Amino acid sequence: MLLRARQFEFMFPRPALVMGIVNVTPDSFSDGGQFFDSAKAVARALELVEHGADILDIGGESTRPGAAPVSEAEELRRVIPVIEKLAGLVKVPLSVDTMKPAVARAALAAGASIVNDIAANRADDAMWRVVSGFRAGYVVMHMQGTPQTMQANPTYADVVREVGDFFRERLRRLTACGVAADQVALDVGIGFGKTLGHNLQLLGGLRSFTKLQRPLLLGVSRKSFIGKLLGAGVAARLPASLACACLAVEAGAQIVRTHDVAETVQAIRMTEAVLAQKK
Ligand code: 9MG
Repeated sequence: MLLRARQFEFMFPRPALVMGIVNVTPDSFSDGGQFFDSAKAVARALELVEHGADILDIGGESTRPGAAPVSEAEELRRVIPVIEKLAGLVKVPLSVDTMKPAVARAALAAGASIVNDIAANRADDAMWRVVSGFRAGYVVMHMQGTPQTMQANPTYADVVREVGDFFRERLRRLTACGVAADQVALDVGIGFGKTLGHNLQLLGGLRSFTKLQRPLLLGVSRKSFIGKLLGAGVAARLPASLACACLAVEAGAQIVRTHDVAETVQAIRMTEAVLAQKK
């Protein structure tokens, strides 16, 4: 299975890729806006590469439940200088975490290779035309609702089946817009319009999505469902985040999105070493 993202190609099976999170937001839920300043964001990104990040995911709009939307101009002001700078400094692919086609276009023009689209549940195809034009990689993430509404009353008859149906339908629409299947990775969107029960069902059912023959990306890092289950505050959620990452790799996930790159790389390499011995 191949994932293409402009000049980058990843052939699976291979060791899982770790995607390091670079938040360029003043209200980031887990770094408290520490990396809002673009020089600090670049420094943080370089540190994540040193820690073993295979991809950097750069975002300028908080996606936590209830977060206020930011304007296109503000998002561009936050992320483009960081991407421009990193494009000249690192060899790993840069992903832009955005819901806005104009931000995706500017980020790709500035040197990004992947669009991480948490709003792949969109109705219009403007984002997909941009991805197609640049032959970029594209993360289709499932979300019920929007970051403002998604946690109000998430409802599914069968969350695993419905997310699978969503992926199949998106793959058809993306192909119709000129985005080839091998540009696409799939993400169940843990925490995006899901109760604790839905998140656990999706984690438990992750293996079922491997039949779609696309790389699976998982983001669980420090998320609130961990706090709901275990009562852990944001700063104390690393062990549970690592447990989910390892289980996801065992279930066939190929990309793990995380704030804690060094720890995640170590946990995943250990998991893979044991899996390699399975008869
Ligand atoms: C931006 N963002 C926050 N959480 C995420 C997740 O779980 N997956 C992806 N693809 N992006 C996310």
